[in-house]
Amino acid sequence: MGPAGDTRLDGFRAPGSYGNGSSRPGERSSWPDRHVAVRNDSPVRPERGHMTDSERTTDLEILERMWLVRAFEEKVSELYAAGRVAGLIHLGIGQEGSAVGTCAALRSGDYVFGTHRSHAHAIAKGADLRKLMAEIAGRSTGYCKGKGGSMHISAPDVGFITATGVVAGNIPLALGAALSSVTRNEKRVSVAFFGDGAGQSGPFHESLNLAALWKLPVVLVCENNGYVEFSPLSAHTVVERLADYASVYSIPAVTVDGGDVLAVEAAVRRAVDTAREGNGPSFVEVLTHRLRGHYEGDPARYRKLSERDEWKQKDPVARFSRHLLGSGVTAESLDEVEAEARAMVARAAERALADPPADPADATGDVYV
Ligand SMILES: Cc1ncc(C[n+]2csc(CCOP(=O)(O)OP(=O)(O)O)c2C)c(N)n1
Ligand SMILES: [Mg+2]
Repeated sequence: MGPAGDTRLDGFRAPGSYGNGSSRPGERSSWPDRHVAVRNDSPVRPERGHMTDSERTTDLEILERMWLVRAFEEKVSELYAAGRVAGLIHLGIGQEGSAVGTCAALRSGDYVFGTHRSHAHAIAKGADLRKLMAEIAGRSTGYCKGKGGSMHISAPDVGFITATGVVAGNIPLALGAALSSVTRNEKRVSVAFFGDGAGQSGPFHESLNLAALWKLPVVLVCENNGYVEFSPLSAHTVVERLADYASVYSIPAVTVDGGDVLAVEAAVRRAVDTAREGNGPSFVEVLTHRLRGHYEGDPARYRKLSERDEWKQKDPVARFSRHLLGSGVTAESLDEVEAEARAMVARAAERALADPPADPADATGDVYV
């Protein structure tokens, strides 16, 4: 089914025939829920003309969201290079399949907790592009009034509770949200994204232990891009597959190809269903790759060029586009999706940058002691 030449761990499924036998449109029943919640200035526009065929529509929505993430991050990179955005910026270009695939399996009321590399997670969950860009650019109209910046995004209106610069620090927070869902009987699922670097930390293991013990409705999504800052995972641990840790705690785990957005979505959907039904946590390890350095400005000399070229072939946005072309979507439709996404991002950035900067007098505002 997939485009020729792709190597994948878990190929694209034929439309309407996911692994568990249920149909795609039925599986995506949560999307209308998301649409309602994120309608204003959101990446999802149900009023679009081509959104009548639910099969095709949802695929194009996924593609659109991937393009929004890609275009947004490319814009951030451009603004950073031009000196219009300050601070430490970590881009996830190349990792869109993980964020978009995961959030496509969630409901608007579900919770997401991100990392230092979380623009994609916030956009995939439905964050407002202008407020997000304003936050990254230190504007007072940003999600955190411009005081958080790229690493501390919070868009609670769409369930993106927080990102954090503390590696693995978000995992216990996701457990806390999951526990609150249980005590209030709300059936919300909590997702914690984290990288392979988090697997060597205490909070990671403590969280897996507690999530399993208390059967919390949490989905642990490990974005294994093979690097921890400037060194390969092999310099940090002998454990190659982070999913192996889950078995110690009797947590069901799967490893998926992050270049295949539908494979990620299917794996996370199973995990979300398990959590929502009260059957506890799951672990989804997504094999992925960042096409940029660790941070913007990182020359990334620690990586082999051949490695980068290999992963470029697996670029999740290009791969999904090829998949859609192969299943009958026209090249014009694909171009239109990309162009619209880029136009939305350009508009959002223009407005955000015209907004007033964060007010230094408000530096200690919103701080609770
Ligand atoms: C507790 C903690 N220790 C160290 C750091 C420094 N640090 C920032 S990013 C990073 C690497 C994280 O690697 P990984 O979890 O694989 O995520 P990736 O950057 O690959 O997305 C480290 C060690 C930190 N932010 N927090
Ligand atoms: Mg990593």
